[in-house]
Amino acid sequence: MASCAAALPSAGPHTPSLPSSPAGSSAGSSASFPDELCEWLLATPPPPAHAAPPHIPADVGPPPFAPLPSDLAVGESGWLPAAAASLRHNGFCILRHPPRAPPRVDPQLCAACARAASRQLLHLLAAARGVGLAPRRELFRFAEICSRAAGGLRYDMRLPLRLEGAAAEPVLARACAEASGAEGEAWDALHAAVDGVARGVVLASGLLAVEGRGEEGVCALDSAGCVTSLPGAPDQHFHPDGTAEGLVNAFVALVPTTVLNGPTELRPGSHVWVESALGPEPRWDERTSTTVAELAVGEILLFDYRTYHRGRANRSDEPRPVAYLVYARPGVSDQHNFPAESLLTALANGADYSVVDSTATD
Ligand SMILES: O=C(O)CCC(=O)C(=O)O
Ligand SMILES: [Fe+2]
Repeated sequence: MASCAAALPSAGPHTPSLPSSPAGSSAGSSASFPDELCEWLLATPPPPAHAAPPHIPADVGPPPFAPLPSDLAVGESGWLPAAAASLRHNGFCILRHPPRAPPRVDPQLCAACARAASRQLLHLLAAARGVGLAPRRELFRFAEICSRAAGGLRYDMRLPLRLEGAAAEPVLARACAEASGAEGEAWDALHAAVDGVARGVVLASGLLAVEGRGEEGVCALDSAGCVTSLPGAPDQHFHPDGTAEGLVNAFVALVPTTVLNGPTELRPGSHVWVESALGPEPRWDERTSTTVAELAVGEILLFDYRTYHRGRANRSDEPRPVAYLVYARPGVSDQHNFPAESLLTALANGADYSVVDSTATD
């Protein structure tokens, strides 16, 4: 006799009703199927075959973007051309401390700048309260400081702190003196150290080249500043810092930047725009993994302004300051991230500025 078990159709909408099995029979065991059931099964036509699934062609789009190695130890053989190639191809590169030599950007200098950034941020948040803002909850943009999202708890400050027109006001005059004294010297030293590592890579990438001025180009410093995320800052949205070609950001970690306090995350290759069915869009597909740039103090992340990136959430109890320098091709400048309107000048013109209060929660 044919094996009933092999012939059993799976239950489904087309399965005819079975004859009732005798009481006490152990359903499910082929050995105990009564003969009538086997005969019924063999006589019953099989359920109609399902229509063949539609043919889904394999992915017909372009192959996924293939990133180049982006993590380079400064001073290792071949690090500079490899870093430049990654900056050009991936839109970013990470410059690690030399493995067998002292860090090129001194961690103690970074610690001094972290303290200066924290003091300056407290001053500026108090100043924002002085003009009637709730800086932890509201979006605001001034020449000295911007919050990029309401409730984002992430602040971008320009360095050095510019206080033109504000120096007549005593509290601001003091802030000015602090910012331009020892703190100013620390920032200058930090910028010189970062520049000593980053400039060669930016030039070798050719990203700032201008026709007729050599392959590497010339780079000027466009601006400098510090982005601090406070504890509780949420993930940012992926964004480019601009769409113009010829601007490169150099981030330097002032504290260890880890998945706990929120590193910068980047989409490799997204600085280049490609044609899609919906029109031009940044090159990106979900098959390419992002790069999460965890950095030791003094390590540098270089990225093209056009590369999509975001700051991750700060889940630690401490602020996470990252200082930056922006390199620009001659004739190119970031004119959009900071407006001309000065917060400190508004204060000097009579707004109410109370003494810095680090416990304020608004
Ligand atoms: O905080 C970060 O890591 C990135 C910040 C950033 O991309 C921005 O504010 O534009
Ligand atoms: Fe950004």
